[in-house]
Amino acid sequence: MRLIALVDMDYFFVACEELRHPEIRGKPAVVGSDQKPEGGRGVVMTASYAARKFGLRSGMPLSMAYRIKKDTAYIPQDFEYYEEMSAKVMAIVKTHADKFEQVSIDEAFIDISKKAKDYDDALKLMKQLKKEIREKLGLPCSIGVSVNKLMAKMASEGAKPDGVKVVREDEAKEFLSKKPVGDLYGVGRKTSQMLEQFGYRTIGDLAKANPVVLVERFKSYGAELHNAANGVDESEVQENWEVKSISRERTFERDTSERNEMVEAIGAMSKEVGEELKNGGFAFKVVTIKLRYPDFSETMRSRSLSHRSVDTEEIAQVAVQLLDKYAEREEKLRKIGVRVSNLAKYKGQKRMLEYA
Ligand code: DCP
Ligand code: CA
Ligand code: CA
Repeated sequence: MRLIALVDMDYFFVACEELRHPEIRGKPAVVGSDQKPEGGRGVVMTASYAARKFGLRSGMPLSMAYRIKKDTAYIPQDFEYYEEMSAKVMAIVKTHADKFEQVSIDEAFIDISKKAKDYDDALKLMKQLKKEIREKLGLPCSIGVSVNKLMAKMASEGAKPDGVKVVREDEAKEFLSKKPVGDLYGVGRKTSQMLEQFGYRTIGDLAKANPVVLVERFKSYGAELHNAANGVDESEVQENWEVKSISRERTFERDTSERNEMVEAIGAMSKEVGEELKNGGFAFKVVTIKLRYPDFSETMRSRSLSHRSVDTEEIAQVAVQLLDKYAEREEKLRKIGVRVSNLAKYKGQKRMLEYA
């Protein structure tokens, strides 16, 4: 039998900020993508649980959050700091895993089939892991344990905040059945609206549906949905987690046609991308810029280097060349982005060479 856990940090960005601003602990606080909550164009990246009580949520415009609850600590994002904390969390999580797969900045699946004898043992071990993260870093997390990745994720949602929840294989269908379809892992807002239009309101409705009908309605995704609704997921914890690209985007304070401002934004973003690239031990081959215009239309332009590069200076150089070649002169931009892709790990290779 497989035993899989999902570790997800609670209100991660704000929890990180609480560490260095103890005065906001337990109070309404949000981390925003922008300095100014009022009038600005930023969004809420995450909200503390105290702020969520007032309806403040990830993705909400900061200006709206500010209208709802002015008396909130509004903190501009510091992505580098969160990545630093994330790396510390993941280093601890890894030591408790047979197999480890990070899936986002604050979330990782671990396979603990060998480390844990059974569900009770898994519960004990995951409580220890949780305690270790709390004691060493001062951060809260929630952990779900079950028979596969899908169910571990669903269990972790049930564990929030600050808990560990085990869902045994024979409890899986029951655990899912009453939840709305939108709560099913991987089902976004659009899919959930479509599902509801077809009359599938709960995950249980979907589990009982005729799979043939689901495939007619949703193509190959229908089969996946049916499996997921029944708690079935064969996918393995993917140990060699591969980042396929690293990117950053900036929305300008005011739409701009100033080349200087664009170049400056490219420089800052390229630096961040370069850092992340180095931390991950990656070399890159393709540099892409994304230009978003005031009417929200977008263009992306890429250049492929002749070799994989670890020279992070090259990111900004190529990005600026692309800008000069493709940006329409005088045309204003709302937003600009830089991405590197076609990545390969070079750290592992280097280590192998060193051992040889
Ligand atoms: N995040 C973001 N934009 C979003 C959602 C999330 O920038 N629309 C960032 C901020 C979050 C982090 O990613 O802190 C992790 O996202 P989660 O969805 O796991 O949410 P939280 O960790 O904030 O809260 P929870 O306790 O519900 O997991
Ligand atoms: Ca989280
Ligand atoms: Ca998460």
